[in-house]
Amino acid sequence: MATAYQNLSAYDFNSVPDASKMRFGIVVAEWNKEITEKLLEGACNTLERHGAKTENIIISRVPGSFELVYGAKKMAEMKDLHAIIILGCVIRGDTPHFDYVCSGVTQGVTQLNLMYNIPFIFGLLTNDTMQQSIDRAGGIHGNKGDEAAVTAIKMVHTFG
Ligand code: DLZ
Repeated sequence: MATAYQNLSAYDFNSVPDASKMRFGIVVAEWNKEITEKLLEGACNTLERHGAKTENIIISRVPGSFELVYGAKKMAEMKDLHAIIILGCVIRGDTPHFDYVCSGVTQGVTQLNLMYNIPFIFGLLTNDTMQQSIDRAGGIHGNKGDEAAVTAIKMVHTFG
């Protein structure tokens, strides 16, 4: 939804259910930390804006986006959570590495959604340039972390 027509942080506040009884996990990649910490800030602020308690938001950091799937899996096994959000930022370089990391995370998160009985939310930026990531981490196109948090709340409310 990171198009010219859609701001990632724009949503109808009243359409988002109360999250005061929900417990969330967030796994965040340290690679491109200046971006991912902004995604994390956006996600936490949005969850709390809808009532989630700080102590019910469990945060775990992993080195890079490729490790997000394993981190989310361990979190699902170790913690009693209603939803897990993965946050990362992959930026295209000169080699095919970008494609392998993006594909690995996408397929991994899809598998987690099929394996476990809680939703795993895809908060991964996959951009060609750093500027595109800045624009989607609290910049002109909003914050992917906000979008992921709203999605998590709605999924828990609907299927929880
Ligand atoms: C190695 C690598 C590269 C080149 N680029 C990124 C990136 O843009 N974003 C990201 O989150 N991680 C990157 N990584 C690290 C990999 O995700 C992973 O941590 C390493 O390959 C070790 O498994």
